[in-house]
Amino acid sequence: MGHLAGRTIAWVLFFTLVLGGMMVIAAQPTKIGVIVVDVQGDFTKLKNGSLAVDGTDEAYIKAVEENTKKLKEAGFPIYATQDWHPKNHVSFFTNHQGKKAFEVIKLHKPDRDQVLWPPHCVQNTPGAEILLDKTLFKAIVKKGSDPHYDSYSGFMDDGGKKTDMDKILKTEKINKVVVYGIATDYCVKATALDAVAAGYKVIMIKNLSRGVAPETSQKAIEEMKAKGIVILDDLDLQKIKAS
Ligand code: VGL
Ligand code: ZN
Repeated sequence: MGHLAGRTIAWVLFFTLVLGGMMVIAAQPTKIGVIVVDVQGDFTKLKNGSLAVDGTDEAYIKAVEENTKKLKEAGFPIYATQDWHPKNHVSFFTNHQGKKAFEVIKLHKPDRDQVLWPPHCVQNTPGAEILLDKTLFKAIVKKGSDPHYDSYSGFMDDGGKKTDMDKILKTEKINKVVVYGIATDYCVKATALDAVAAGYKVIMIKNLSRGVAPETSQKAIEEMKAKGIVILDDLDLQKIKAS
């Protein structure tokens, strides 16, 4: 073989490998997962929950269940988060002498504001139960189990301790998540923002979510939009696949 032919073969081989490598990277397919946030008795009017959020009636729960079924039938793996507090949890006003529900206190290490809530979602109580058909879920990620830290996010608590959520999604090669549930202005927002921070594309569905208060919910929507989260009014499989 001539010197020139050898060099030509070497270059062809080189470009084939480079192009092939680029195609492998570009071909990473989009895989969509769904995170249904904290649809639990204590957050609902339906169950007379201790921290019942407006608009969480039977029709809402039914809409969440039916739309989640559609997403499962479309082939997307479905996950749930579950607020799961011990009785002595730092977020309960009853664990702070002289404090009332919805007061805000300062906590330290790390410095943070803590809203004091009525006791809710206490481990192994009816109020902590997820109100949807459990067979919908590939996994249920519990959060807020450490008495010293709150955990609005399904990905990590206020002390920075990660849940299994990211590991589970990465194992499934999921790179895009659809998020909705309760509450728009707390756990839905925190979970959606942490998903973006962890590198996922995020779609939040407004009408399948309910907020503690209208003003904070509107602010939460704006914050999510500002971080690149796509806000859809309703479930729309075409838009979910396209965005
Ligand atoms: C939540 C307040 C306290 C939520 C959880 O699910 O949004 N809100 N714990
Ligand atoms: Zn909680």
